[in-house]
Amino acid sequence: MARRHRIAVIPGDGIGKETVPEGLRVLDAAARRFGFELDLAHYDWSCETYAQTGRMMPEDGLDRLRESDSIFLGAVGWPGVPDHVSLWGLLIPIRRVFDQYVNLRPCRLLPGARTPLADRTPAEIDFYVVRENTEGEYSSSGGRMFAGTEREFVTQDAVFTRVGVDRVLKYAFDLAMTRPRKKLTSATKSNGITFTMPYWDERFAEMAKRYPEVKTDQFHIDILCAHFVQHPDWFDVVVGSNLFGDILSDLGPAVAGSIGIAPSANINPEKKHPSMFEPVHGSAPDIAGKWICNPIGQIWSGAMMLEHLGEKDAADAILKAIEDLLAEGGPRTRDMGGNAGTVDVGKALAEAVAR
Ligand code: GGG
Repeated sequence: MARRHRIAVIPGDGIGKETVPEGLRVLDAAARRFGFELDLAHYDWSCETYAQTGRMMPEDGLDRLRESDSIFLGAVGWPGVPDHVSLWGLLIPIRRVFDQYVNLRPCRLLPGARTPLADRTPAEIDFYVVRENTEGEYSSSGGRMFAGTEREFVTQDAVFTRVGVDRVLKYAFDLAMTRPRKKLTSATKSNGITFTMPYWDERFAEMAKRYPEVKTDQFHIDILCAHFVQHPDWFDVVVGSNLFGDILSDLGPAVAGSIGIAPSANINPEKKHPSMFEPVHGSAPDIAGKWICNPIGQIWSGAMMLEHLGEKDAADAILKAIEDLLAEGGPRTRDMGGNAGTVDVGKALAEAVAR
């Protein structure tokens, strides 16, 4: 009997509708070559759904997703629907309800990719950002009072629990242990943010005692951003809160050539719930509908999904196809200095994986 994996597919908005089909094309090629089956359940939930029904997904949406082994998502957000409404109507509930508390975002300069840092080589930009994914600054605690009056005020609490902080730090230390350099950097801001960030630092120091082999350092987020640009070679694994991790994992791929290639995995490490795989980029309304967006972030996210599902050989084959395509001057989209379309890149990668 062939191995079967149940995948919930949500293209979402904008370029998600263009990148997801290319992701599926490559996943299909991998499944044929490596002898497993993907049972796909398609969900067209998006900002259009919101416009029609007042909800980003149906009431039983999360129950439907619960039936899957993994979720393959494109992008969320479209002009006309406030960004916080679309995000909190789809992406955030999935991350929270399925306890996907790690957002793992590899950042690598691939051979053949153009980096704005012209003097950098691929060996010098190769790190992971581990982003806390269920709490922190992305909290639903807060409110607005005296709306529309001169006394109007708004608060938003950042929520850092011991369980939440410790478990993502442990994941990051464990990941650092698997890397040759065994180095972990913590993103903080404990000079200006006086309760949550010192607490993060305290838990980081406590966790470090359990990992004497891991070399650690920490930087305030502002100078850390500068170091990402000026010294990307310093980094191996970087761990940060929900907001800091989000910012760093856009900056990292930009330094490595294009946010269009950046993948991410929203992981429930205990595998009690489905994990979700999505490119780092958003729905990009400015280029949506033109079929010029880069599908590599989506396709690489598919490789991360296969690895999570135990299909390591297939995942490696997809990553190798991406590396070869860029190194050998294969079709590339505008963001990477080429003029190929989204489908050209997807087809080239699917053919390479099928070989
Ligand atoms: N690829 C998923 C997507 O649309 N991301 C856009 C975004 O703004 N995400 C916010 C987040 O990851 O917290």
